[in-house]
Amino acid sequence: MTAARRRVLATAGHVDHGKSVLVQALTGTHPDRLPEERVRGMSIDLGYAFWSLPDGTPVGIVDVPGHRDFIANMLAGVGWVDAVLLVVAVDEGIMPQTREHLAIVDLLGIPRGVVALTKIDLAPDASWIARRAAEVRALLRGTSLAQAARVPVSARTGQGLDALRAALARVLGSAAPRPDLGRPRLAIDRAFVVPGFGPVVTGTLVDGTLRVGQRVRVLPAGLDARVRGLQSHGQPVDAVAPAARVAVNLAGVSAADLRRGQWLVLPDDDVPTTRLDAQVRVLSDAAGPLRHNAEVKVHLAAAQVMARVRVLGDEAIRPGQVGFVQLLLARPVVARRGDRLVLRRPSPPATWGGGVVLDPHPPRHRRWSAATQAHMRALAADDLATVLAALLALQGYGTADALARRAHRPVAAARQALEALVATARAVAWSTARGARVFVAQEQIARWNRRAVARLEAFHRRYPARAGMDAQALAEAAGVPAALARAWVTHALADGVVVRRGAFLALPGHVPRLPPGLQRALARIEAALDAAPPWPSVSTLRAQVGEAALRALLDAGALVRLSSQVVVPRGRFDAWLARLRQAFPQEPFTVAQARVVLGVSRRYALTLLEYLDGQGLTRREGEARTWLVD
Ligand SMILES: Nc1nc2c(ncn2[C@@H]2O[C@H](COP(=O)(O)OP(=O)(O)OP(=O)(O)O)[C@@H](O)[C@H]2O)c(=O)[nH]1
Ligand SMILES: [Mg+2]
Repeated sequence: MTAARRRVLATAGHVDHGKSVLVQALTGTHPDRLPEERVRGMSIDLGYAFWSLPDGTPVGIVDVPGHRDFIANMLAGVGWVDAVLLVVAVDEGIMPQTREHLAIVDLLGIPRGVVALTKIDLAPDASWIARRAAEVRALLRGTSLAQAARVPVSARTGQGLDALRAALARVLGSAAPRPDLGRPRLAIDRAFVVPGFGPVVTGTLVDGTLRVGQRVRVLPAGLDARVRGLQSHGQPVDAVAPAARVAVNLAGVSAADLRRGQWLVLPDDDVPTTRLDAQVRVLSDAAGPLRHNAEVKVHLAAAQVMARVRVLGDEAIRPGQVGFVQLLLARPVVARRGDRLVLRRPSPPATWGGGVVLDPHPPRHRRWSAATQAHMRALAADDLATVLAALLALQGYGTADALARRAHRPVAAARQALEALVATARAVAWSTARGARVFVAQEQIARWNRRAVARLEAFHRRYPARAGMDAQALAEAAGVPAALARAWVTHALADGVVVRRGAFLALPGHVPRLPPGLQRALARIEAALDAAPPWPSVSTLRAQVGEAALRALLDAGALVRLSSQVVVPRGRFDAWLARLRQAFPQEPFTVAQARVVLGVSRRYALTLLEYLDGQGLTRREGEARTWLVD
């Protein structure tokens, strides 16, 4: 069964302005669930109802409380909704939580909505309603609801309800489908037990399709579970596509461990974080500037957590201004790039501002460095390639998959943007030994090269007689990950950072200095090997010049050891290699062909080629060998 498209709508507005009654008028369900809400006649927590557009599209409605004491509950419900129904009662008009809810809707980037000018049965005359409509229009200016229709209604008389339904249907119908990134996550806003079924969590599903039977994880608690059943719109379903209100029946976890603010995600998809980079805007009517080191309450989806604000590149962000911050959270949360957050002052409580997560796993930045500013600006850019370049610079290297995950964008789009970076030389792409394509930042390559050069300088100083370092050992010492070692060596050679000295890598200027004793030993060995074959074995040579000299000549790269019993002087080895490359520049060649070209016995030719295979210079396929990159 394909998952049907669904929509989510949230209410907003000042206490007692008629949100819940309007939801009831639209859907037949009064969203207040708690006995205390009935007694007090006000919403305290989130309420839920289902509605359908005329074309049958199911709409989940989240009804929020308007009282200022319950703003945290309101915030837990309005994340990721497709549209908002802002309710303003015409008898009272614009009130403090009208403004605050509107500011939150705007900070959360909820892109569309409808304004219900309600309780019109209480208005003395039509001009009163028109005046309220004008006030609201002025209030909405410059917000994400600036274009919202304002519909006069009365839940009491039913007047205007059809117009309200039509306006909501228009707005919800025009909402673009939510991206399915294959990474479903549900911001849990309620957890309870259904007798006979067990734990159930509800929330708004985003970023991917959730299916019955799927293995899932509850974060940040780190609990593994399985989706036993799914409901949306009050009906059991096999799968739900984003965005949708969903109830998930879980197996494998205890209800006591489940609560609002947790996330339901796929196993190994998210890592909780206590540090976030964000771009935030301080509300122009905020009580004061958001200062460096301020303690704030961060609302992220249904979660809330205390945090300390590090203002990057400034002492404070003043009311009406936008700035970059790093938030140090008191407890881990789950966040993905692009997630919206709201910052509130803990006491006296007030909404300070909010913004968007730019990087959920940043390093600690230096507050005043120009590099930090440039990095944050790049992270905040609209252009995906610029964002990926900034993330790649932090990470050093990564696959398209990993970088797409960090940027929280589709892999295909990320790959395309990364290839564009490669095409414009802002990144390079290497292949791992297993053939995976890895994107590498130029800065990272420079860092590896610098470390390799420093390491080789020290090595040459310490062992002047030796040719250089083993390639693997050098790559490791430079900090190159094993999977990229070979690619790095290839590029370091191509860029002239290092040169090959036989089996070793050396700095370009390095000439091994053989002490006189070793020079004499080498001359003897060369003479022995210059004579007609059969050439003396390693054992014979060892007997002639001694173990220590033989060892030192091998280390110096003056001799190349092809096998346990065969060594050749460097000069001859290099000449053989050059001759083979010249004779077979592209095409595969056999042992028989190689021995003809080199004029050596079959045994020698075979020993040489097996050595080349071992060094990764050639690869054997059947009887033939082909050159690998060098
Ligand atoms: N006269 C009149 N009264 C209304 C209308 N709509 C709601 N009311 C009354 O206004 C009061 C508050 O309505 P609710 O729907 O609970 O208000 P709310 O916005 O949900 O309030 P909170 O959830 O506490 O923020 C109730 O007594 C309703 O009966 C209307 O259109 N006309
Ligand atoms: Mg209510």
